[in-house]
Amino acid sequence: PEFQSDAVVSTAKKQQDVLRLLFKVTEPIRKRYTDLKDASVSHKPTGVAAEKLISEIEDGRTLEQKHYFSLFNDRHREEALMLFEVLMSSGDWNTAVSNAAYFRERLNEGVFVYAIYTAVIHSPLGKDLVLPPLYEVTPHLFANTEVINQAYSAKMTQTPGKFQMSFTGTKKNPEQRVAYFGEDIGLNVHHVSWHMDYPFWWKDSYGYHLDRKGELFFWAHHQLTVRFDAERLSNNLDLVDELYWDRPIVEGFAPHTTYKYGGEFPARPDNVNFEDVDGVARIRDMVIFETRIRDAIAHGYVTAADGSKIDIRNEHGIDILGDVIESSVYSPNPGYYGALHNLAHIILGRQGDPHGKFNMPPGVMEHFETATRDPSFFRLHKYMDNIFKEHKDSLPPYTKEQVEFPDVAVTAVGVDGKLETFFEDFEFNLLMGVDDTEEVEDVPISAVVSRLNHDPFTMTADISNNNAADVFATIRVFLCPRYDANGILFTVNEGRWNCVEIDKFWRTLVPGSNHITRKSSDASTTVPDVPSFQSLVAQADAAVASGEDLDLSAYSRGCGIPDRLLLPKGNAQGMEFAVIVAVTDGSQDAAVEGLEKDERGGSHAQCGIHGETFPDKQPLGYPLDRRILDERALLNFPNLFKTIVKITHRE
Ligand code: CUO
Repeated sequence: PEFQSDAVVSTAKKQQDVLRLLFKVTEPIRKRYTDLKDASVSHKPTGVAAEKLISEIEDGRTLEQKHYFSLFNDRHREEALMLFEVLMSSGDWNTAVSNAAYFRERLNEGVFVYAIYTAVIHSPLGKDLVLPPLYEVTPHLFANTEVINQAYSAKMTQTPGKFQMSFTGTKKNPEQRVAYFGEDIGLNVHHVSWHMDYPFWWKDSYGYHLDRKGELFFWAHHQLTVRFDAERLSNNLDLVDELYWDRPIVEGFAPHTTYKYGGEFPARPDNVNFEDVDGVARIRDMVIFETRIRDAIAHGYVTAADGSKIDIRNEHGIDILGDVIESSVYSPNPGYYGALHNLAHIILGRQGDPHGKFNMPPGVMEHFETATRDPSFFRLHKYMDNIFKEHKDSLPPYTKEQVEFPDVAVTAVGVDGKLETFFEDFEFNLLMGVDDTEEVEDVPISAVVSRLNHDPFTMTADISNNNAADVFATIRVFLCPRYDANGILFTVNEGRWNCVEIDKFWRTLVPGSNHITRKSSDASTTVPDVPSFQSLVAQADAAVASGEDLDLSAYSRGCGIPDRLLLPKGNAQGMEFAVIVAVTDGSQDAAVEGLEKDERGGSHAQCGIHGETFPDKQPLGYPLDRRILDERALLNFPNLFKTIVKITHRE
């Protein structure tokens, strides 16, 4: 869309507005901010989208306030997208803010928060703004019930408190050993943010095309899966098995999490058999969709809705397959291939009350904020991942020409510093978990969680360029578990599918030798912690008051694995991993200019760059995404290098 110039509104003011709009969304905005009060009371939004939404409100058709919101509920989503469209079509910043204030008073809080987040991400008006950590805006979706209850008591008794949050379950449940990963609040923010960056409902008419969305769906979730497996191996657990429609869901789950409005998230005992979910899907249909997708892979083409055949046995096939499996609006034939993934999330979220007999709210699997807590999330995504693998394995292995980089050789790869992990405490604010008691003063209340982290380190590579001139290089770094849970060495062809993508970046190589260094904090798969809500408010308020610039762009991406989780945990003895570095010809495979100096938000490897072409033309996972029949095929290339490192966990 075309936007009027809004140069008059500073980034600091915009940041302040966004924070005010998102502060305590369950209380009336008119109570607090005079300008927003005026907007919410006397401003009447105009335009097609706004008028439609106003008439829905006036007719009493919109979701009530103080009710849970689910993106997978068609009607809930429809409302959130109406507000998203209002915000996207607000011609300038002040109109957008007034419209938001108006609708905040009249729509469901979950609808509102979702629309604000996605609009700030996707509207050109939101450029360089930082969205506050969702675990502070909607703490109920991140903190467990025990901690939230303690926070309520603290507020009622006006006693400040810090409450230690534990992982769900007990030691009797082996899955608890990896709960620190699935329940990591930063990982959950990455996951929900990825789905906000690449929504399944996205239409290009909103302004632009989401480049390689389907392939990124595969890759971002493949990486979640292999990272989970690396954590499992670090804790003496087998790789996660996939989900089978005709077998019990092996792991149960008790979420210990409560909706702010709508009761507890339902639990599911071990070994439940799948049941059809009334009004959503039958298991039979899921099996049919799966069979049609596997047939498409076997035949090498997908059949579009108009009957035409789309060839998928090529490097772009994965993108189409991702759209088909998710499925997104980009799917060429949702009527035939269904929405295998999205329906599976709903089905798994409803197994506690599949026929709606008990009026239970949806389970954690139905929300991207909470899904990875449930072990069935990783089973589901292993199942999807194996379908994607079936496709990748149908492609021929890369040829010499597709991998080599003439006259460039990696001669050494190393690490400055030790690869050491540890657990640390992290505190986050629970103020907005308890904000609906109007008369009671706020007191400081927070949760303390244990999180995995690692010491900073620097990776080094020595690369010789035997060309007469400079060459531009793409450098890809993977970390691959070496042994399965029984101590058996993975073959190259098994192991390459389990590789964790650590980094991808670009460098100019001068003729002769080049010593490359790259800090762990610069990795393009990860993002740093976003400052707390209160700290963002303090910075924005100070900048507005002083008229100074505010540059928080280092935190403008919510999508990205938390930098703390760059390395898997490893173990106390030191766990061996293979590091594979692939240096390829950036003049051929870089898709965006200027990447050496500016990586545009710093998490492009799994999150892309907002509104732009994906920066790497190679398939995601290249050169390890296709079959490698012989280890020599990998190691005979001078531009590829493998070394062994150990990751040690400090108790
Ligand atoms: Cu991210 Cu299943 O796609 O949760």
